[in-house]
Amino acid sequence: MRLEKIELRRIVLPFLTPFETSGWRELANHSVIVRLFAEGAEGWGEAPVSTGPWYNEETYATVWVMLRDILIPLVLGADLAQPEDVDALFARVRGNRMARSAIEFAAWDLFGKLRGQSLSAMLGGTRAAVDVGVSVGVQPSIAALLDVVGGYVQAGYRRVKLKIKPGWDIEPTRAVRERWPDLRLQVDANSIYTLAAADHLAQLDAFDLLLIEQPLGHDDIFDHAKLQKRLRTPICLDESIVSPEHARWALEMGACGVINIKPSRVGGLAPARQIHDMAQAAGVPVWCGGMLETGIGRAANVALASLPNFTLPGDISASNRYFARDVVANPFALNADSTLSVPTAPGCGAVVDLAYLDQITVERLM
Ligand code: OSB
Ligand code: MG
Repeated sequence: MRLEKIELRRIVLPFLTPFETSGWRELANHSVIVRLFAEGAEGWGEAPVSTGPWYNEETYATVWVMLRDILIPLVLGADLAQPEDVDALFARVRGNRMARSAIEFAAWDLFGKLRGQSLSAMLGGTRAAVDVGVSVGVQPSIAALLDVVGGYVQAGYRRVKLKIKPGWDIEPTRAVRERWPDLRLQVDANSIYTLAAADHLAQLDAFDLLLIEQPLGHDDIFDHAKLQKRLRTPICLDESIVSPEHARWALEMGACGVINIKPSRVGGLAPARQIHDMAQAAGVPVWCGGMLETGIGRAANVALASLPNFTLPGDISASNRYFARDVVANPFALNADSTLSVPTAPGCGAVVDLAYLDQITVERLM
């Protein structure tokens, strides 16, 4: 299959409420959306970047340039026999994995539509619905936090993740745990601590958490292995696992007991599946993280989370946790058992609302 045309869009889709982590605050989804055309079909992908390099090194501006000047020229002339060929084609590009993943997702969607196969089936998914939770940003007060978490519990979420940072870690976690003794609870520090905080972080062991996500450096594996020895709660790596090789290093070093897999962070669904398989062989559970995606990127995440070793709930909340209106006509909705249903239509299943997408598009190429 040869791609005939590639369309690029930068969007701004406001969040219902600002999202605050240990290091930055986001007011809207600033994704770059990719649309591939071939053989009468089209495929969609999303690079879920933001305005600055606060999570990883990529931003909407770097992704735009990388796609326009490097990745699109590489893929446009190529003969693709299967979606995995895209990752192989991009293997000589260093870093820039979110940019690569946008085309990679879209290629899976396109192949699925041409073959009449759902993305979940193509990837080897085994579930019709996936367990999900909600990621709760830093709040102005504990009272506000209990209010926000209460709203999500009311909405049916049975797993909650709290964003933490120095000055907003032990007490908010204690307050949520005391109020909801049976809630599945975990925390995410987005790389704000150093190993010097080990004794401080060990206080979190008292709260029966599923995991502590990325406490140390965004590119660290070494110190996480040291920290894990000092905590009972499993460490989960997010930022520092950017490839299957990084996953292997972390597993061999004992740097984590759990891995958060975000296909966009690792360059796409093919490398994400390799990490899944590797963790499964090592007896390490994985879950699917999120980057506040629109219904396009969310569909890729849901399909990936249907693989067998995704045994912990994902940060893949329903569309209405993020947006007043999504870019798809079939937004994901929460089922009564805190799951999202896995689409069965050919491709990723996202039905893009072109008229609305046009409205929120701020820059376009092709
Ligand atoms: O670290 O998991 C993270 C959002 C943006 C960037 C990084 C992270 C997050 C989240 C939100 O925690 C997950 C989601 O609901 O999409
Ligand atoms: Mg994280």
